[in-house]
Amino acid sequence: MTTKQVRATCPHDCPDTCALLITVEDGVATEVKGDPDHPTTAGVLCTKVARYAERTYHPERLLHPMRRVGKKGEGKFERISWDEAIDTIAKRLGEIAARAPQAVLPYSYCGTMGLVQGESMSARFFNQLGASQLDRTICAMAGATGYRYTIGASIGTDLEQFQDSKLIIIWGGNPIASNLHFWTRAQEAKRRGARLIAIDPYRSLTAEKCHQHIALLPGTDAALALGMMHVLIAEDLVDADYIARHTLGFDQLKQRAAEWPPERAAETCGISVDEVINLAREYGQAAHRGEPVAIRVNYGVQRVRGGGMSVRTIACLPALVGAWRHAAGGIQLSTSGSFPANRTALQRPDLQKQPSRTINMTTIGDDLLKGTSPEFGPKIEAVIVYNANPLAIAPDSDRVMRGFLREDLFTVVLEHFQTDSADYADILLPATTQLEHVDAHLAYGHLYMMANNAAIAPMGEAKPNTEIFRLLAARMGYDDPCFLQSDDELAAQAFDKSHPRAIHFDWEALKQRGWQKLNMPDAPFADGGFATPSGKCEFYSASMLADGHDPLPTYTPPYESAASNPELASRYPLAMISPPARNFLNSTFVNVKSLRGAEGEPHLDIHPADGAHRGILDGDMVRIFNDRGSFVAKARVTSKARAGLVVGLSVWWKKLASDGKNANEVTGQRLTDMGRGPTFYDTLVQVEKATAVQP
Ligand SMILES: Nc1nc2c(c(=O)[nH]1)N[C@H]1C(S)=C(S)[C@@H](COP(=O)(O)OP(=O)(O)OC[C@H]3O[C@@H](n4cnc5c(=O)[nH]c(N)nc54)[C@H](O)[C@@H]3O)O[C@H]1N2
Ligand SMILES: Nc1nc2c(c(=O)[nH]1)N[C@H]1C(S)=C(S)[C@@H](COP(=O)(O)OP(=O)(O)OC[C@H]3O[C@@H](n4cnc5c(=O)[nH]c(N)nc54)[C@H](O)[C@@H]3O)O[C@H]1N2
Ligand code: SF4
Ligand SMILES: [Mo]
Repeated sequence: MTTKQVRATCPHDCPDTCALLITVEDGVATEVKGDPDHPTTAGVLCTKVARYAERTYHPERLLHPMRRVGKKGEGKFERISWDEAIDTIAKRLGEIAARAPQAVLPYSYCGTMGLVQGESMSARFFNQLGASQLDRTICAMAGATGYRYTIGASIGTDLEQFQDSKLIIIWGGNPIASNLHFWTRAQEAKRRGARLIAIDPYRSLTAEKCHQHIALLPGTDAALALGMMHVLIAEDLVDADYIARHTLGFDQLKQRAAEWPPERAAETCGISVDEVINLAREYGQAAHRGEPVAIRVNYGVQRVRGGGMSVRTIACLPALVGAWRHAAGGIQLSTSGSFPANRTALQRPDLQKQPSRTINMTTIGDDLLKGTSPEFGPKIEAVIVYNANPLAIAPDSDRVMRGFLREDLFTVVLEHFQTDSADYADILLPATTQLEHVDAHLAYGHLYMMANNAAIAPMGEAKPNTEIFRLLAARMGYDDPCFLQSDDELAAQAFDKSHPRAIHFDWEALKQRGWQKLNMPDAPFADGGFATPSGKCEFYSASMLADGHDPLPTYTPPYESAASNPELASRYPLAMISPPARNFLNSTFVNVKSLRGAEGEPHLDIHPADGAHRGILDGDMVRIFNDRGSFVAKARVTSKARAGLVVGLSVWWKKLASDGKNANEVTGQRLTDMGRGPTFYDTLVQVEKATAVQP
């Protein structure tokens, strides 16, 4: 028997981007474990990826190209050869591209976060074809935009510093489920005497384990941050020296904060005045004592109408109290902006003959249903889906489904499994998993460049995304030499070596070692140097004004809430959020039996008062509905959901739910204030006992 250990990287859309060690015995991956030497992974994986071999060798892996034989959405296919598959796709795309190249749309997200299997060869292909560009907004754009206005880039506190913080505010995140290796650091900080405070409408696994949990109404975070600013300024808990040297617009901010006494903030957020005052005092007083105070703000905050402004407002707090002076102080939203990824080399935008329109992935439902018009341009005639599962994850699912049902739409799906989206494919192609291909990764929760070596041969006839686009490019007659580059050659271009943070990037060395930290100072803004136009932390942002926003922090109410839309709330009185379930990764892993078993079935957490009012008992099947649609789930009557809020942990495969639906039946396509992002958690619903379930 031959045994080897291969260095790899977790490909999933998770901030932790763990370093993996794969044990391979006679060509079979027998164990997937965390690299004990990698400082942030420290030998620990989440339960999902510890099961990566189970997913890779799953009996339902797609192993051959297939062609649809049933009706759209029915999921009936027959096996075809690669030659026939590539021929069929190239012919159809070629015919469309000759008339209206923008009628072709890629639809992809972070099924893999790899720089190579993500947007490299695929982007080159679509650029050469002249396809519509996809605005990849489905996750992080609102927050990233708000953060950028304030701090300048997605750069923040280093994960490896948090254990030295004395106060950590976990704001709109559930790291036990979704950012495990941050939680490890937070717990170490707790052991060293730090206080942990969670700000979350739901008593999540994490909120339950913090010293304090502030359960505000969804979408009201900016009001809480403004209330904190009011107290910090009124009680002189600010860092005047840091403000004078490294911030812009304090006087205007002071006026704005004066409009937000704690009473107003408390009322807006649905919490007590003391909660506002004490939070501000704890934060400001600790900073005043010279202790590192840190905020881990996460994406829970930004999936509402005012999500961009919320993140922007929260991101002002560290500069206000001088928290950036310490390596263990400040704020982290994402570290992705620290990486000089060389997207120009990987994606070759220069291959585009002319600028193309952009389609927002968040509104795929509406966009697939649009005809040709001067404003929209040509009707979408072909969608190539890879690294994504739009039928399950995009909002307003009924419209997404109707779009993909269009008889005249040509849909190609590259997948590991027959997902909800794969059911709508005309041609379904088997893709390799992370164990079967090469990749290079950045991270959004730490500062290491990462390498993934292929551990095993491709399963069946599966091919890497890159290879599929290489074959398509060749069949379409694209002869730029860039279409011949291997995955290794692509990976070697992943980071820009001329950038000071990555001058030591060397793909051959990275492959051997697995990971390499960026050149970054421990405390990124201790001496200012923000990436904003002014080089300061911008309390006042002229860029925001130019882009049509309030240049100062402000509160933007949700589209759908009792306070902002009483008429809608009279029909649909409950706010619904659908954050990630611990054992799934978005919709990935839902089909892995052991993990689905751990989640059980789709649940809806509802407060005892709201349950009693509706005659709903724990364990009842309930129907959750609004004007957009409905789905069923099993009620868990629990005070984890604050009164007025229901929580459906997500994202379930629709076809694995009893009614063939999931939470996105009721979410809407309206966009966030910034970044054109989705408003998944800005959703009013009504809940009733389900009578009979029609599958
Ligand atoms: N296990 C697991 N891990 C994941 C994922 C997964 O699906 N499963 N998904 C990955 C991806 S793609 C992402 S983007 C990240 C997401 O990472 P996070 O944004 O940290 O997502 P969650 O961990 O669910 O934390 C969101 C929390 O925000 C709360 N919340 C909802 N609305 C509001 C609000 O208006 N204000 C505040 N303050 N809180 C609110 C929710 O109740 C939830 O507890 O996680 C990644 N990691
Ligand atoms: N209701 C609700 N909806 C949500 C969210 C929510 O909190 N609530 N969260 C949103 C967020 S934050 C995000 S990021 C999106 C995520 O949405 P998606 O990015 O669509 O994520 P997944 O649903 O996990 O689908 C990824 C798919 O990519 C496939 N895949 C993985 N690796 C490869 C590969 O190498 N090649 C190919 N061809 N395929 C691969 C996987 O098998 C999987 O089916 O969902 C969003 N939707
Ligand atoms: S999903 Fe996240 S925590 Fe789990 S192994 Fe991957 S990177 Fe690590
Ligand atoms: Mo995400």
